[in-house]
Amino acid sequence: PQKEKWWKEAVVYQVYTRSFSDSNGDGIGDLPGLIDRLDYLKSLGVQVIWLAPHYDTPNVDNGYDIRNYRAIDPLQGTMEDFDRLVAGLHERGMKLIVDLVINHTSDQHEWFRQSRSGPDNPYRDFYIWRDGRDDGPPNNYLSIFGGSAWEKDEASGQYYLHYFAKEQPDLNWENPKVRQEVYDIMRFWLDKGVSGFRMDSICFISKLPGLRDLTLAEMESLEHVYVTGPKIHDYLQDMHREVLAGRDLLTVGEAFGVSFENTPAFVSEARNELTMVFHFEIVRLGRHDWQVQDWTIKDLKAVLRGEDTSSGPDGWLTSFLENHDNPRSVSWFGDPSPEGHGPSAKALATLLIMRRGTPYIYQGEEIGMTNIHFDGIEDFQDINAKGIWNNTVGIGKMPAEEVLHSLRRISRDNARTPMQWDASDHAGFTTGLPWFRVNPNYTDINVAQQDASPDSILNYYRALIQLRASQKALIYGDFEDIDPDHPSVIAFTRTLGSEQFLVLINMCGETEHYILPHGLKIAEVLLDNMSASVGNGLPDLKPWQAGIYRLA
Ligand code: ISL
Ligand code: CA
Repeated sequence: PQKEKWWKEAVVYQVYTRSFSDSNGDGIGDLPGLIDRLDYLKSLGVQVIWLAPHYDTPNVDNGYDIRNYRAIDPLQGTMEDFDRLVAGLHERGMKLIVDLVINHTSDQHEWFRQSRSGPDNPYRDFYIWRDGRDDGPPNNYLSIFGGSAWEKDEASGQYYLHYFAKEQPDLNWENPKVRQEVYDIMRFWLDKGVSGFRMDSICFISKLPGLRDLTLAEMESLEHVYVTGPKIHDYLQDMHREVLAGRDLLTVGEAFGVSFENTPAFVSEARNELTMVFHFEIVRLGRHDWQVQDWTIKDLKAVLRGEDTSSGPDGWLTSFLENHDNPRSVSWFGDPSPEGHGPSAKALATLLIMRRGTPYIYQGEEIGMTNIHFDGIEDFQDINAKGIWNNTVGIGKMPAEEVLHSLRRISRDNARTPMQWDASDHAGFTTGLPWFRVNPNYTDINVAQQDASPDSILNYYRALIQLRASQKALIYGDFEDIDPDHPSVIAFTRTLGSEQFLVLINMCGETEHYILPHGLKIAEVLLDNMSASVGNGLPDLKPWQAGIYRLA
């Protein structure tokens, strides 16, 4: 059985500060804006906030390019604001985890300015410098954002490695001084009262020895190669010994590229690395890299089963359908049309909160925020979208309409439109001009309206979170997919000792004359998005009907 831990019982809420709430009218969300909304977050029932990078940054990648790890981005506020945020959360019995971006820094970080100043500088070895090969870069590595992963520095003629943008040079984790610096930074924020870290791109920190060329197949899925550095587990265990041990923290690693098979090595409690990781199999279902492809509910169920077992006997796992890097779940997995919107957002919420694993709600998901419409490339903001465009349409490799078709659906910008608080101008996000367009559907989809409506998506989330908190079986109970072959209904049980619950989710817009397998019957409805009651124990599932039941 699973050991009881606060971070298994918690529901986490991800705040992308820039788009959450603006306090001073400059159009950019900030820490005081977030502090103003803490009562709202408390009312939702979440216990932990994951804060987007709050550090000083030139914002080439919205804060995932850090210039100074011990200072606050002035656009977001001050150190005093940060301290008030922690205090405000603690007063409400809540906790904060911060985003730790340590695979790379900004090219404006002092370490990199030093490093770049010449081969003899003591900081040279903080980053990964190599001589070129023939007239080009040292090898054929590609950046996750497109183009070569190497940038030539004219001064020395050498190249530095960057898995992301050229303004995000990768740190050299081989260098023990780099590791000590990172540990100091972690202790600094722990001393300020944070309860853990979301570790950005953490599985990329160990590089492949020799930096050989990638095969063509590897170039198609870079993340699967970049996570295979041989020292990743040494580094994580070293970090654990030096910083994390004895503190009871939530540590969640972004495991983009890590297979289910290789997951126990990261999350097994006995190994002392991380408490849980994010996999991307679910949010990336229906796409290859950035291109859209077909997917089925059966595929989704296979991933759910695979992920559930991936944590091994003494590891833990996450549940999420959205984050700041992926489209809105109701637009991807659900039905954003007026009829489908409410029911499908609630169906997805049921999956998110009721499967096994710590659930992560991304801001706006709890009101069913949707993707936004993009006309042309000029409507996109994100460095990733621009990179994809430049490396396809820009070099005449693909037609504009084909690339736009995918970008509209998958762009990270979809998740970054301002939070929709109410029906006033700019959705109540700012009194000024928002840094990024507000989705025009804010007059229909917003917090104020849903707060006041008992049947809203928001109030369904509140009920789900309360229900999960009230039943140990919904937190620690085993997950079993009891109907893997059904083409549109997700049916699973959560079982702990003699307690058992059934979760049913009709993942389509049609009524299903659903027959429970194994002759099972429903005895009691705990929560149902159609407010159904028990008839003869065999549900006719309405479009997107979902709920939690006790079996007879
Ligand atoms: O969003 C992606 C591509 O569309 C992913 O490949 C993403 O880049 C990957 O999951 C790593 O993401 C993290 O690190 C990036 C940052 O841009 C993302 O926002 C962050 O979540 C670089 O720091
Ligand atoms: Ca602001």
